[in-house]
Amino acid sequence: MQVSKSFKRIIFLELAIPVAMLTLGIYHGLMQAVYRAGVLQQTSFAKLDYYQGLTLHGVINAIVLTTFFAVAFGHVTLAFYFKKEPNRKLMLLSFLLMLTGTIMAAWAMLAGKASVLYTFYPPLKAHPLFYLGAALLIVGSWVPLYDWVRMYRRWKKENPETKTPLAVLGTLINFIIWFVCTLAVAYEVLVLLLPWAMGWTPGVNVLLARTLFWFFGHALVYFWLLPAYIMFYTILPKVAGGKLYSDLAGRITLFLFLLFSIPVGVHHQFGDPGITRGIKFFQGMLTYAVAIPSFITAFTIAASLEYAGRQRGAKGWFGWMKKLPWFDETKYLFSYFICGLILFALGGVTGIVNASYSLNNVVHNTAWLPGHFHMTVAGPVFLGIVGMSLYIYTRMSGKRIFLPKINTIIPYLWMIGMLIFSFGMSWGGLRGEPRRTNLGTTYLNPDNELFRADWVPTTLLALLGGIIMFIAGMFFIIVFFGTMMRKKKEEGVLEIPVSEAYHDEKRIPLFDKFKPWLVTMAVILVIAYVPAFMNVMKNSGPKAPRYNIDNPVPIESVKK
Ligand code: HAS
Repeated sequence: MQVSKSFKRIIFLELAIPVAMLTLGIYHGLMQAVYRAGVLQQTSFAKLDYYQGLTLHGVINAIVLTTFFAVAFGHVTLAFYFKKEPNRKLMLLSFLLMLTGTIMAAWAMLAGKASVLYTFYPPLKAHPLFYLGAALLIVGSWVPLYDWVRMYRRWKKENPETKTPLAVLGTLINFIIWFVCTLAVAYEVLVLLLPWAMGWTPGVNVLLARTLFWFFGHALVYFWLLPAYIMFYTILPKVAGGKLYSDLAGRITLFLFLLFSIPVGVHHQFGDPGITRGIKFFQGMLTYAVAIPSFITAFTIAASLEYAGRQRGAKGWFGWMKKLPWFDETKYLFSYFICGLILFALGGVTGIVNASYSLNNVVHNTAWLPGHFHMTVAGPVFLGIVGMSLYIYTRMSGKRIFLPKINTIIPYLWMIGMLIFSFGMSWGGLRGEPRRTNLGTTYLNPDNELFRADWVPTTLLALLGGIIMFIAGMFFIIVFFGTMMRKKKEEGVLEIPVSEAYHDEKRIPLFDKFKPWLVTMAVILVIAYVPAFMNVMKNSGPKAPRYNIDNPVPIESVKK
């Protein structure tokens, strides 16, 4: 499909800006592993402080990259399936809002005025521009939903009996989840944090802020995940040379995410006093429910890959695995996706450990947690995003990939690094190694009385994995920008591989409309969160004064 120059320009910027920022994001990832292994025994390096680096790492990789990509991928998906470009003015407005927000937040972080980590929990306080920047980034990402819903309605009117394309359904569901969950964080930022950061209010209700954050925060992880799931269901089977095992399984998966992505946030607060056991237990149960669509996905995608292998002549129980295009340069998306899936199998299992109310006590706030989430967000999500960014760019620009062999190997290198890194982190976590801690200044410094010899192998493994991932990440940056600098070889078109369904079940109206699901989602949210907020309002302690991240003493006392 031909697309306009202005459409291409906005998409290219939305893909390239966050990939350029990744240089900084990945560098700070490596530095985390370096500090933690005790290679550096200081609080800053190259004029950037440990927590400043950790904030840049989390915000760039987990918030900026993912949000820009989700918007760009959404535009591309809707344009491709509806054969119509989204409204250009709204695309531009959304892009400019996100860009302005990112610049504001980046300034605050680089100036050392927002070392509050990507969760910006109070009583850590950032510069007002950090909060305003975050709010603008979010508002910018809301704008396309309005336009996409308009496009969808028009298409549905013209095609009432046709199933909504799975990728479009996924995009709309993802952005509905995003819109609903970000309402809570918008409230947190605009009503609690910004006035406090401006000095208009003296203290902040920490428990309320955390509960609002996690109403958003766990749904956020599915906002990261769903674009990758859309790729696994609608692109991967085709690239592997097969078909999607069941179209209906994809639809059920997506609607289950709509129901269960948000009402599980309290599983991040199992250790928070002020929320009662019953609510924690209930949201813990819902957390198991939100794992079901991923189990369905594991089965459906494995069956789709098995079919692909058999189509290529595979025999026996596992022969299909050998027949998949593991190192085919022309099908490099396969290597990005399969490495993501392999990592996610482990990321998913560790998530289920976290969800257990009792096991969570063992792993909460330990290095186990980054072990878990790097195999999810830095697994299928990251590999899906970078692989697909490169694909969209090359197809739409008509350029050929720079260093295609290296490009096919990057995901394997990344996966090996990640497996070593996450093993080190998870092992360390089980031995009590804390997350978000500059271990080099104390526990990993042999001269310090707190030195822990048993954390030496775990942090060294994490460092080794971190170095391998850093190399893979830098190779990707070289391939991406190397491709950008090449000359155009053919007409640039908008083209996405589309998987046919093996079981193309007939249209079931329930799985092709939003209303019943939205109503059920609202009911579950009310049951899960009204008691939680009532608890919070009843049990919150006095408002907290400001703290700095590196000092356990408040900066100023709260004025009564
Ligand atoms: Fe999580 C904390 C529970 C999924 C990200 N999670 C986090 C944090 C992040 C994060 C960033 O219950 C830290 C937040 C912070 O800073 O404090 N998580 C879960 C559960 C799931 C889960 C139950 N998490 C994710 C995803 C993330 C993510 C997805 C990012 C994208 N998580 C928790 C809990 C905490 C938590 C607690 C709080 C802990 C605490 O104490 O603070 C589930 O959704 C996971 C379900 C997944 C599966 C895996 C299915 C496998 C598939 C691959 C199949 C492979 C194939 C290939 C087909 C059941 C689909 C085979 C073919 C071959 C050829 C080999």
